[in-house]
Amino acid sequence: MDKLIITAALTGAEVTREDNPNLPITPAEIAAAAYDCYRAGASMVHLHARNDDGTSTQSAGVYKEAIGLIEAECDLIIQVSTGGAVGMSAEERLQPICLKPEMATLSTGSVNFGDDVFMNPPAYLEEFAKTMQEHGVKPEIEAFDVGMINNALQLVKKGLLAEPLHFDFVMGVPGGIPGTVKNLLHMAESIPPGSTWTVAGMGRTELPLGTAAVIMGGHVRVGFEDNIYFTKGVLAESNAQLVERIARVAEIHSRPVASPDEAREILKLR
Ligand code: KMH
Ligand code: ZN
Repeated sequence: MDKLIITAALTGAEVTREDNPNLPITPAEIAAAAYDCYRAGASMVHLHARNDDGTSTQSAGVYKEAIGLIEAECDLIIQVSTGGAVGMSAEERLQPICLKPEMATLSTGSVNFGDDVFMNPPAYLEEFAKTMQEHGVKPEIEAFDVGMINNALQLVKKGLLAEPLHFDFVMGVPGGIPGTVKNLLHMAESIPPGSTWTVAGMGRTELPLGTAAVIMGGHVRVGFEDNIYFTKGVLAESNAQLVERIARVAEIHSRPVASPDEAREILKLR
């Protein structure tokens, strides 16, 4: 088994300070949270950007500020979101790719997202994959349901995605695949040999799915984007608290945690 890659999804686009007052919002807060997660065992951060009033933005300038502050402190793998927030246009969502981060997310299908729809029609998939290819950015394929794995394989056939692929199984979104271990097993068995995968379990599924991934040889994403609670009814104090817990789970199962450079080797980033 490879060492465990822990990704910290620090902020997301939908969570608010009303949901959890510890949510990092400004570039300085995001960078401080990233560093704490790095110290707790994360090797990658999944970034979203916010305006000062807390609303979601895909502004390259705001991403650039956060990334600069993170890179000044540590060598975490930077993965920007191209999902942004529900309702954003493709052009808006793709803005941070011009910064040429090491990785970016690529959602390979549309999905109901609570009361909304997260739109990813076929033309978006091709445009996003092509833009990432042109900028030398490795996609993390966000699969909110099992059919989205096949959509990614179609992009491979079209020459728009290069193997080895890296997937993030986003599970437990209301509208997407439910976050059960049975479904995780099915997702993991549905990707091509040689691919890597991580799991992002929403809400209370974060810990059980993360624990299953530790045991199965996958990787784990945790953080406020996916889950604001530490235990039932108790808000998490920080993203780092969630990272620290899954690092402890890994230690209990004798699965060492990857450094950022070890994660780069596992993901074939260089
Ligand atoms: N905010 C969600 C609608 C991504 O980062 O690529 C989409 C999302 C996925 O967060
Ligand atoms: Zn995201």
